[in-house]
Amino acid sequence: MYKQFQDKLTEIARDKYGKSIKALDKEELYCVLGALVNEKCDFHRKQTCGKTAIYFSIEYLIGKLLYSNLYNMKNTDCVEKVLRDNGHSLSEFEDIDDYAFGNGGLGRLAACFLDSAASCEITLDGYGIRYKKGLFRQSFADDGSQLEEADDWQKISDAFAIKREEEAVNVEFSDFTVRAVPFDYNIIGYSFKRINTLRLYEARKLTCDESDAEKIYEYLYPDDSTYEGKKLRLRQQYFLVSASLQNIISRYGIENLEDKIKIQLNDTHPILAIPELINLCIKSNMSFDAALEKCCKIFAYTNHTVMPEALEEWDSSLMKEVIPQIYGIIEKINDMLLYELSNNKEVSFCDCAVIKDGRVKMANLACYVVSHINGVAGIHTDILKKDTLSQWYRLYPEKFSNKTNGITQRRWLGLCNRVLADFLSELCGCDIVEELENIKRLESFRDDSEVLKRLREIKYQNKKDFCSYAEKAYGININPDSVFVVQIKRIHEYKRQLLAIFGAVHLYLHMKKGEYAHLPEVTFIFAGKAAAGYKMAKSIIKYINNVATVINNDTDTAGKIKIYFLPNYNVSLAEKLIPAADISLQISQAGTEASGTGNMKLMMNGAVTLGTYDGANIEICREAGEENNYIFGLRENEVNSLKVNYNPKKLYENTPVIKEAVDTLVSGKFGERYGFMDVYESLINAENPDRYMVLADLTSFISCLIDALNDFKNDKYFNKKSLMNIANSAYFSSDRTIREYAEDIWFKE
Ligand code: 26V
Repeated sequence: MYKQFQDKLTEIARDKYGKSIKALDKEELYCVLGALVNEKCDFHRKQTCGKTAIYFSIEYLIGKLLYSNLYNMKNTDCVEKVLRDNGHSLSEFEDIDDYAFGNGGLGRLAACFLDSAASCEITLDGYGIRYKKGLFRQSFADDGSQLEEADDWQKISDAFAIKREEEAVNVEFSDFTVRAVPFDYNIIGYSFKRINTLRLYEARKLTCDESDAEKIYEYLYPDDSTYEGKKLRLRQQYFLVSASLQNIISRYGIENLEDKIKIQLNDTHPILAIPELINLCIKSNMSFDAALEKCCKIFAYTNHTVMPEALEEWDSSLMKEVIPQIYGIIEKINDMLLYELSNNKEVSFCDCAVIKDGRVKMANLACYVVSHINGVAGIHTDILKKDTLSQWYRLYPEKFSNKTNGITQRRWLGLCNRVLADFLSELCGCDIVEELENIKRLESFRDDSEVLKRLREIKYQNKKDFCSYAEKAYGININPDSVFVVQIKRIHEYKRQLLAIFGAVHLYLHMKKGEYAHLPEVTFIFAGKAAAGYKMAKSIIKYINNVATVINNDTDTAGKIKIYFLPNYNVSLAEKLIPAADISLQISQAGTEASGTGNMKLMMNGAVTLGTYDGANIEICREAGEENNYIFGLRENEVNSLKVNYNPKKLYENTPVIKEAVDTLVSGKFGERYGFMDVYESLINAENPDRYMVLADLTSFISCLIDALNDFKNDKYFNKKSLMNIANSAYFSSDRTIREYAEDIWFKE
């Protein structure tokens, strides 16, 4: 094996650059490795038999491909050895930017699905956009506020993309036509089980005067607070689906297409695929009715959120202006729906209308047409059925199913926490990454002191590794002996980072007075980006940073509590931090987090969940035992009944613990006096104050946090919980999820 790699790399280095491996610079070596990987893929590629499943997604949050590709090829050690013997190392590539074509969970899920399908020998090709600038790079100003910088990921050439100029197609808008140029990425299944393809498109102008054309792929989610931004976003969506469908039709033919492919629509963003496929069918002389019938068989839709602001709607006038032919088709679909519902007493057309009050409702368009609709965790699917999409559930109950999310254990255990994976393999008597279902065997060691001790040592080493990384990367000194309480995810009010920081503020204020002396030292670690235009989320970041500055510099509480907000959370940072976490904060308001997937990654790496009964936390408790996690706060039904008369101001006035924490927003204790008036007002005096009930859950959060910290002192007791979480994490493999999609939706006869 060694010789084979040595020879192959030498050959590619010579052909590409006329150099020896030793003489290559970093970028050249990266490209040589990419070429090697792609060549191996050509060798291992297999034909598809039967139907092909296709994933349409506006986001793919991939992270680094070099390490995961070598990992899946099972060649990491061998390649590392060849590189070392030639004066290089794989770690040289640590600082190459992630592929960050996504915002958060939805994009990362798409990446996990691709990995799982290939590893489970399921044909699943992905289509998306190759953004010139991915998700922005985050840093903090001196005053703690978020700064955004464009992500210039192509500073170093892309070693893995294969440009397919010859398969470029045109995408037509009312005012101009653009050329969609595809770039293919090999998706390598574990041990080369299967090679699938992710195809990402770039936009090219056709003539010199179409300067707008290339803007289409310039940024992921251009700021859509302006009219021009919205228009660009609509153009992106149409660009993706039109280019992809043209390619699919040229590959499979339009005749009987429904027998050859199934397309999964990842949230509302690619739903324009429905009218576009009708458009393309009509162009090949099919009737509208036949085309619509085809769509009903080809498409399935996954919903990823119940937040009303995230259920996409477009102004009819905008759509008419940008893609008039598509708008015309949507009008026709809407007419058919109206006709179909005219005699229906169960549901009213009003609730289902695709076009209403001058707006096009994308979720309604999907629900009418697709064959399958799914949510991403049990509670989420239940909420879709009873609230968000209840009218559609009444109409088409048979379309609905749940597909609880998952994560790939290859990246999120094998690659990021090798020592743990090896230890688990040893205990369970198999390659645990390959046969994750056997991880359940770990349970039989729940009272084995030696095993518990070894687990603690592995966690401790991971914490020390993280501390050295943090020192190098940020110049901070984290104490590995403290309890790591982590909240890592997008910053959003519903995820309630504010609740976490209020908990920390409470501990600090009381520790300063000499209380909580019995608790172990605690380090709160936050990471996550706020949308550039989301003011409240940005204020919350600034507040956390301001709190951190005061606490971290207070000698009274040194050795008791520290807070760090790590900048620029991305896949690579997650891979370093997750193996080091002790306590995973998953504290969204019950009923708001569709699923969460970070919760699963943390669980698989032995963190215990401190969370609300929301999203997949519920299923984590079902699998690992509620007694092995820390659940607090209002349940979903309680949230709903409290909503009616919720009075946070009264809570604030009558509960000293709440008042004490909330007042620090304006007291000047952390930053300027009245510095966080906007946050304060949103909790106390807004029209709909404390929308996510931070104050209602604060006291129970604090007492749950104290319980967990207390338990941490009892090594054996806490490690057993950690073990039980690891042992029951197999359900959260995206291999399981993808098999469910395959069986129930994609390849069902
Ligand atoms: C987007 C927006 C944008 C406008 C402001 C409000 C808002 C709220 C939520 C979203 C999320 C968009 C969809 C999404 O990323 N959903 C996430 O999907 C994950 C994978 O299924 C799931 O684990 C997360 O719970 C869910 O938030």
